[in-house]
Amino acid sequence: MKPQITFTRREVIKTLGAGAALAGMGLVPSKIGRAEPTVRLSLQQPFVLPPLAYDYAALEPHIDTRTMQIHHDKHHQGYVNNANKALVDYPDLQGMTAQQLLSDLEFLPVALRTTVRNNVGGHANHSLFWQVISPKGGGAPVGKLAQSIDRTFGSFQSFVTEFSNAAMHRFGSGWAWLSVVDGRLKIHSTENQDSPLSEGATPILGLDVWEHAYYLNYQNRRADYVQAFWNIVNWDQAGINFLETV
Ligand code: MN3
Repeated sequence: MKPQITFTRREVIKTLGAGAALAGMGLVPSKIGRAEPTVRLSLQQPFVLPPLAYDYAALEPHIDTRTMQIHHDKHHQGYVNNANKALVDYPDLQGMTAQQLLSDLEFLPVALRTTVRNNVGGHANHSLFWQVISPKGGGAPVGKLAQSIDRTFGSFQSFVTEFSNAAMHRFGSGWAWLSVVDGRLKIHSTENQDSPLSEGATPILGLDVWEHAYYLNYQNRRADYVQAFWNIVNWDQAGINFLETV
C-alpha cells in the first residue's frame, strides 16, 4: 500500500466507517464516543518508509545531506521496521492506520502500547515532518492559516517566537508542534516520539528536535537549527493540513 495518499473527506469517512464496522464485529477496539482526528496521511499497515519529495542535499545549508540520509533511511526506517515487527503478532489490529493506533493508546494491549507509542509515533511524526519541510519553503503562511495564526498568536512573528521557544525548551529528545485542538491552533511539544494524536491534537506542522535531526551539522547549537527551520517550512503544505482539520 502507498504511504502518502491524501484522502478526501468522503474517503476518510468511508475508511472510518469501515473501521466502525470492524469494531462492531469485535475486530478492532470500539471508537464510539470519541472524536477521530482528521486522517491526512494514510499510514496503513504494513508501514512503509515514504520517499522524500526532494533530494537529500536539497535542504542544504539548513539541513545537511548526511543528516537527511541517516535520519530518513536509518532512523525513520527503524521506526517502520520495529512497528511492523511488533504488530505481526496482532492480526486484529493490522487494519488500523498509524493515526488510529496512536489516537487511543489506552485501547491497545499493554504489551504493545509502548512500542506503538515509540515506533508508530516515530513513523507518523517523521512522515509529517518530511512533508512540511521543503527546499522551496520559508516565508510566511497565507490564507486561512495565516489569519488563524494572527488571531491566535497576535502576529506571525509572535508565533515564530513561541514555537521556537517550545522547540528550545523541550528537554532532551522530542518535537515542537503546531496542532489543531477543537478547531483552535495550539503550540506544544511532546517528548520522545509521542504523537500529538495521542493527546487529541492534530498536528499540522512539526519540528524534530532529537539530536539525530541536527547534531552532525549543528552539534549542541539547537537554537541555530531551530532558526534555520524557518527557511524550509513548507507553508503550502501546512496550510493544506490546517484546512483538512476544519
Ligand atoms: Mn527524527
